[in-house]
Amino acid sequence: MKIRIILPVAIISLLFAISCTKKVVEVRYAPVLYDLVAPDSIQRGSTDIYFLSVKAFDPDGLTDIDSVYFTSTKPDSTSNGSHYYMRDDGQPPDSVAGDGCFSQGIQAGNAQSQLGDYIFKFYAKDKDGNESNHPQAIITMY
Ligand SMILES: [Ca+2]
Repeated sequence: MKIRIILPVAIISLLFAISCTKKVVEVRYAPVLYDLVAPDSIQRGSTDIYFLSVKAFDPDGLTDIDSVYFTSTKPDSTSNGSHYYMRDDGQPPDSVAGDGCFSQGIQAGNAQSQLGDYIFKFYAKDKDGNESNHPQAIITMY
């Protein structure tokens, strides 16, 4: 008789233990980049500053976005691998802080820079390291 009671109690406690040890997995979603704005071409040796901007969205809120940056690849397909960070702090060239529109300025290289198409590829990462889509712009140096 005693065992009949103990067994269901044991099963219930076991189930309870299992449900209590279940890990709570917090799902966070990757950011999305859109509305990329970049010049079509830049003049080699020019001292003008050209502006790049991209909008970022994150389902977990803009505060979950850790960084937005781009890399560039030269016409000969080489890249220095540098990450050029974009800003959303209202400091030039960014016009409004915290609006999700990230900006950065670039300058044409010196007179020895390669002519041709440069590929600028954009990235965003959230605080969990989730990576966005990678829109890209082709900017021709002439
Ligand atoms: Ca902004």
